[in-house]
Amino acid sequence: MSDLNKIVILGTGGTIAGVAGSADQTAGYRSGEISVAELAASVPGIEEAACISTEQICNIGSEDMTPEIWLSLSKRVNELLNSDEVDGIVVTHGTDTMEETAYFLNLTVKSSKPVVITGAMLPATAIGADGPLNLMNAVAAASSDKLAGMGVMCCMGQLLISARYVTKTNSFLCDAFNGRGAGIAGYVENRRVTLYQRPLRGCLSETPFDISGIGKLPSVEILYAYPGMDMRMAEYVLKSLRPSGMVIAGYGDGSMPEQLRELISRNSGGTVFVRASRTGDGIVIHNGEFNDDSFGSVASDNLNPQKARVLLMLALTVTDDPAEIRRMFRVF
Ligand code: DAS
Repeated sequence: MSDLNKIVILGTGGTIAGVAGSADQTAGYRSGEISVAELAASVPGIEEAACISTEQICNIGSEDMTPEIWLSLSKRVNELLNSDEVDGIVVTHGTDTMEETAYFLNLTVKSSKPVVITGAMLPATAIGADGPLNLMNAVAAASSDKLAGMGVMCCMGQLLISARYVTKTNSFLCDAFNGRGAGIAGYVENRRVTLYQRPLRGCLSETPFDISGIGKLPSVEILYAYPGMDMRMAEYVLKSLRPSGMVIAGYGDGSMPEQLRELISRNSGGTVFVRASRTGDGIVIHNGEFNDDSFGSVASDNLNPQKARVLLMLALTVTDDPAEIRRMFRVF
C-alpha cells in the first residue's frame, strides 16, 4: 500500500495545456489542447511525488472562464475533499484569470486539505516550457501537510502565493505572478515546501459562503475609470443591466470623476458599489478620499478590482447590507 498522498489533478485548460506550431512559438498558440491526464503523464517523476488521479473539468483558455465553471469546480473540489481517499487537490488553469478562480475557491472550499492552483506562461510544446515543473511543484505542495488550513495557494515558478493576494502582473514573462504588497507565502524546491507566512484573512470554513445550493451567482460588473469617460456607458450598465453589484476600478485611492459620483448617487437603487483601485496594489480605505458611509459604498481594502468582484459576488449571496459587506471586506 503506497504511503504517498492521494492527489487529484483537476484540469481546466490554459497555456499549460497549450500547443503551438513550433517549439520556439510562445504566442498565438491554442490553449486547452492537451488533456490533464496527458499533462500529468508528461511530468517525469510525478508518480514519486504523489499517488495521482486526474479529472477534466473543462479544457478552455481562461479568458473564457465563467462564474458557472467556478461553481462547478468548487463543488467538485468540496466533494472530492470530503472523501478520505483524497488528501489534496491541484487545479491546472490558464494564467489570465487564475487569480479570480483561486480567490473564489479560497472563499468557497470548506476543507483544510491543501488546494493548489497552477498553470504555465509557455505552451507545453515550447522550448523550456514551465508547465511541467509548475505542475510537479504544485503536486508536491498539495502533498505537504504544511499547507493544511492555509487556504488555496497558487504555485507558479517555484513560488507559493496565497490565493487572496496572488495577481498576474506581466503579460508574457514566465515570472508573471506575485503577491504585491502582501508578498509570497513561500517556495517549493526539490519537492520541499518552505513557508514564511500564513494568510491572516479568513478563508475556507471561516467564510459564510455555501455554494452547494447555488446555480447562479449575483451579477457584478466592473467599471474602469479614465479621464473623459462617457457617462452613457455607466448609465446603461446601471439602468439597463441593473447589476446586483458594481466595482469601480477607480484612480489611486478609489476616487472617480464627479460626474460618476453624481450618476451613482442618482441610480444606486439596488446596486451595491465597491471602490477599488486601478493601481493594482496598496489599499482603498473606508471613508478615505470618499465618504463611503454617506454614499453607501464599500472600500475594497487591498483587493484589486477583479478580486473585489469575486468577494462582492459571494457577499451578495448572503446579504445586500453595505455595512455587513464592509465587514466582509475587512475580514476575508
Ligand atoms: N492561454 C491563456 C489562459 O488560458 C494564458 C495562459 O494560460 O497563460 O489564461
